[in-house]
Amino acid sequence: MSKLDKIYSTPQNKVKDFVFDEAVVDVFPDMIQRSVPGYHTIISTIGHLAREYAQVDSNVYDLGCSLGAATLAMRRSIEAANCRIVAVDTSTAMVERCQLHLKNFKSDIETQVINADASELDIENASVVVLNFTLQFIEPDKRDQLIGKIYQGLKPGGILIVSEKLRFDVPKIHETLDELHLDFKRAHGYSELEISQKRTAIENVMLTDTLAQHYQRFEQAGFQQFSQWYQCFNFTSMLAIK
Ligand code: GEK
Repeated sequence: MSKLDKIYSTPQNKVKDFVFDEAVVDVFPDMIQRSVPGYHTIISTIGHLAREYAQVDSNVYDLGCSLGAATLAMRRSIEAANCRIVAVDTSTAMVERCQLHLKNFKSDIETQVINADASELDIENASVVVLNFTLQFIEPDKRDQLIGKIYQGLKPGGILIVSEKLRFDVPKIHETLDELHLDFKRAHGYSELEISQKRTAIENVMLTDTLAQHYQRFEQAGFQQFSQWYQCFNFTSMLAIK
């Protein structure tokens, strides 16, 4: 059982920029499911999509794997023979905990958990690539190149799944969907103090794009078939097929 997220429950003199350190790792499953509407639906759908699209003798990537929720869902569902999962995260604390966590679940699918930057990783012979709420933490000027590299590394018929928090150009829409998200957090027990301190901590670290920016990036990379498959408030998950 994951511990309850109380990281921002007491007033902090100066709220530091958010980092994926040991303290976050300890509470991560609780934090993400109380903060991201539809997280469980998205994880289980990643499993379904992986079952549908994983190809024999190919690589499956989970970029920004955190504790490996998407990796586990895919490992449980993939039926294609001889697939290898490569799960990657820049946070050493996440990678160490993910490796321990995955050991609790048996699987015949070879899985490597690597402490690396997704922007610097070689993507090759891929049939499924997942960026589940990771792209928004990658420097904006590296995002186009990363999606381009993923397109190049995908086999024909392979897929990219990108889940993100969205920004909206129309201020009223942005504010309304943001408020609905804050209500979701309140309904899951976060106080106004926790919500505002988390917001301060994350605002320089998580830089969101609009849906149009994501679509433009997919097109620029070479994808011709893509769509959102999920949206709740300002959270979306998109599917792009090579
Ligand atoms: C899940 N996908 O549970 N390369 C690799 N990892 C990175 C990078 C990078 N350049 N930058 C940040 N990360 C997970 C949830 S969390 C989303 C993903 C959230 C990692 C970072 O260390 C963290 O573990 C993860 O991306 C983002 O399905 O906490 O909102």
